[in-house]
Amino acid sequence: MKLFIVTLLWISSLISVHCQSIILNGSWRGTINICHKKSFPECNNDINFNATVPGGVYTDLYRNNIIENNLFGRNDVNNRWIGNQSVVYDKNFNVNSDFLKARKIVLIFYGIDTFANISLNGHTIGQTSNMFLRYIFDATDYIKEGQNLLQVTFRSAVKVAEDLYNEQKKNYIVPPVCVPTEYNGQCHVNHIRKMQASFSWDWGPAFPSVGIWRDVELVPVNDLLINDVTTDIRREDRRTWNILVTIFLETTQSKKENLTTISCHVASILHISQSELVSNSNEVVVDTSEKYININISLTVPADAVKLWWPNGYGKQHLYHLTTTVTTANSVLHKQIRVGFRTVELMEVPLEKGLSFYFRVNGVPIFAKGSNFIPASVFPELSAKEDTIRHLLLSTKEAHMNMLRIWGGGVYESKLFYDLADEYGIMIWQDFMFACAMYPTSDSFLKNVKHEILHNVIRLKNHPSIVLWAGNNENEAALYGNWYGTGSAQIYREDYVKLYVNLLKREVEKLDPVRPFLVSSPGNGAYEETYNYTGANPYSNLYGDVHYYNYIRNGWDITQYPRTRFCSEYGFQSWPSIYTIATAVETAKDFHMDSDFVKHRQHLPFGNQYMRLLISYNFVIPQSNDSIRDFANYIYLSQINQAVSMRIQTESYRQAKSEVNSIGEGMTMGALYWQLNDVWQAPSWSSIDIEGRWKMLHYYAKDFFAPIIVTSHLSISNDLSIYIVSDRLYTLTNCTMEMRVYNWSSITPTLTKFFGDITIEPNKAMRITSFWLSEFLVQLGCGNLETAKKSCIVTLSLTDKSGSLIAPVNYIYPDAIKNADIPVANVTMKIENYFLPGKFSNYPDFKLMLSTDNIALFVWLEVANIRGRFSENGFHMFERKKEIIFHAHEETTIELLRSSIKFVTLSDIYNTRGNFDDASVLEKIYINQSKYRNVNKLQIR
Ligand code: BMA
Repeated sequence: MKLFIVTLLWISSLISVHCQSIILNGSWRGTINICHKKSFPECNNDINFNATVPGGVYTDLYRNNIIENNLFGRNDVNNRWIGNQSVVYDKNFNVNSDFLKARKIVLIFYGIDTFANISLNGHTIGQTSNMFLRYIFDATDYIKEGQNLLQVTFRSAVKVAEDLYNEQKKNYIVPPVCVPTEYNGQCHVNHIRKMQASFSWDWGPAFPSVGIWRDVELVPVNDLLINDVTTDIRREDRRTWNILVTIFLETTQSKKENLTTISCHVASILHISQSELVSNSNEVVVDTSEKYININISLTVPADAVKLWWPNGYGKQHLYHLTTTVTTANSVLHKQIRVGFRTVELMEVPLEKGLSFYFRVNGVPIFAKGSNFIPASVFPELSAKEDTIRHLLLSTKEAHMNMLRIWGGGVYESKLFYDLADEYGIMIWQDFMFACAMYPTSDSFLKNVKHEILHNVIRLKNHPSIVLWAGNNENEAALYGNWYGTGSAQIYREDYVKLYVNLLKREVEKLDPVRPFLVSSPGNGAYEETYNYTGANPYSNLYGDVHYYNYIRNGWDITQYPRTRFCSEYGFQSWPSIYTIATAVETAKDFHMDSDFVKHRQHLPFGNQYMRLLISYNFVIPQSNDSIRDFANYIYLSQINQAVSMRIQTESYRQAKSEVNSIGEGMTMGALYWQLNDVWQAPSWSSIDIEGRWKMLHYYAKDFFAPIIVTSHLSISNDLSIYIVSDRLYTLTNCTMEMRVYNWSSITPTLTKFFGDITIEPNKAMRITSFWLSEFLVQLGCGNLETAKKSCIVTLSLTDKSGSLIAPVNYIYPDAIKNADIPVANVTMKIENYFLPGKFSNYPDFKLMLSTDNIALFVWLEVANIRGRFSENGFHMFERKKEIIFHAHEETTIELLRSSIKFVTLSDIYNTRGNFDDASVLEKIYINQSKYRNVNKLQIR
């Protein structure tokens, strides 16, 4: 073990994995049989198309003008025939004699979706059956000098799933047999190891794709191949960290030579700074009769030599490179990874009742604030698009989130995703890819899953951002709640334990002894072991995590929300921006509350009815004879209702951070709402739509996840409590909370009440006062007890001793807004100037000045065709003037902004000013038809 002080030359070769490997990405040729396409009468056609790797059949066929834009109109259904086809991808490539000198040549597929036969120059070299695996095939015997032909023949995943289901059915059915009809989906996805949501979900369409969705690489191997390098980083004691490096080697057995051992020198170096490193090495003799060999190297790192990795909001995200070199007589192999130093514990310690459930990072209890991540695209090959992932993760960070849950119906995300999570301090709750279903436990299925666990844990465990592995999404809940008619049949409980406990839990704990493992979400955490993981209600508020959804009760009613230890899913739907919807509609008629489009895009059974009901608790839904205007107003109300409901719900969880109620519930330490992102233009629970636009919810998240909030709790009996919640790790003294009461008719407050000399304790929620709301309102000038709640609105603000605001201004709506006499506000906007570069990018920021003559509610700004976002949005104006910044995310001009910016306030939708002008929507539809729709040439024939 050495701690060096040296000047390090950054040698680029340190970064390369396989020196002379050939990347086989890029152009391939595809072949698909189009017989099953309804619009083709004759059935004789194999057609060729230009394919791309990484890619997939749906995106390829669209790019080749063979099908229309997949996300347009009803094309999820129109293009479904593709999912029933076999597809061939092939590529010619050249190798020279030098390349062939290597003792062995392997072909690595980093992601194949899903059932494929791989052949090289006409000889089968392997088969695949799991989209989440990396496959390494031996190509040595069939590769030749000059041109080679690589062929990947895919079977339809839809058909394989059906075959497997039919096979399984002979024994017993593993449900659900299919998704609800509203999804327009495909059946039996639980029988195959493919992105479960690719057969449809309640927020997404079915695109049962095939394709080579990650890189392909041809690697010459002389004697050894470094498959992976992992680290287990432990805090040994106050003064030291230990890094256990594991090098996963694959040996090559030469037919020509009688080689039985290889001597190698293995070294790992942790680069602390340009001049400082820690290293250790080993001389190892590898026995080549073993195909796979693991070598360990231990590094001891002085604690004061490295800085800690912290979640967003708690400190910086220090990361270090670690290089491993394996040197043999014939080769020098390198592999570089990046690591961070932090401890993570899932604290499940006895409380008065039940167990706590929270993450402690570097010894600090962290309230997990964030959301659930679904794949960034329904086409898996697009799920690692850098601009999309960067935008989503930066938006996460900006909204003060510190955790994302990678939900179990999607994919294990790309390296890029976890690298950015490491850099932004976003802790990752990593589900394994099992969701909302029972799963088979045949030997072949379990074997397949075992490989999947091995590969993905090894691939991902170096990322400091990952703080938890979790076995499945809602499968225990489905079993307990008899969602799929499994009743009391013992077989499903046995299968459940076999898969998630005996296999997943055991394997993951072996592979990653440092991180916590949770069997299911929602679940009762460590308590589950006492009843062998099934049979008790997994939604208990006294243990583990809870998912909470209620589409019947008013989302603004804070009393409905559970006092749970940790809420890992909760949400309400809204519609995305009308500009986003405009990229998918066929005609202006689709912009109608009852249009086929609106019905087609809503997958949640009764979803449109629920949304209308929830909105109508708080707002009158305007109706006119202009259906586009009505639809635009409805979208706006759906976003307000979602944003406020989620604010109130999230604040309820944050308020419960430090207290338990009379039955022991509370001490809530996590709020991850459902869902961050979208995969198509449809109503969903997301806070960011498919075009990357922030819905009103995302702007609100930035406030309700702020490090310090001031928030209210209105009980059924009308008692109002005010809480201050702080995630800061320091005390703040001499703070003042101010409650201003406004009569709806006036922009000047009636009276203000101050609560002074408040000490805000670190990392705590404090109830600072409670009183009867109606009486308080009367005292502060809101008329009599009868009418007070209807007449006024209350603002809450919190300042420190210097008078600066330390929390976002918050609001109390004493009664439903529909019952209040909302003032008509005349708001005007001026774009004052712009400056370069913007605060968040190299693109310009624009300063907007808004003026109002009255209280203006839910002021909502939108820009049709410039990507970007506002410093605030969906806000109330209690001041006559307000400055807002528009941060452009692309090159633009002030003229373009002027012509495409729009805003609306709540009173507008009930008064003369329209929310939306038809011309701009129609223009967008026109653009779609020419640009997005991409009329199918074959179909026209
Ligand atoms: C939860 C999730 C998803 C679903 C969401 C909304 O159950 O796990 O399966 O999309 O609710 O219904």
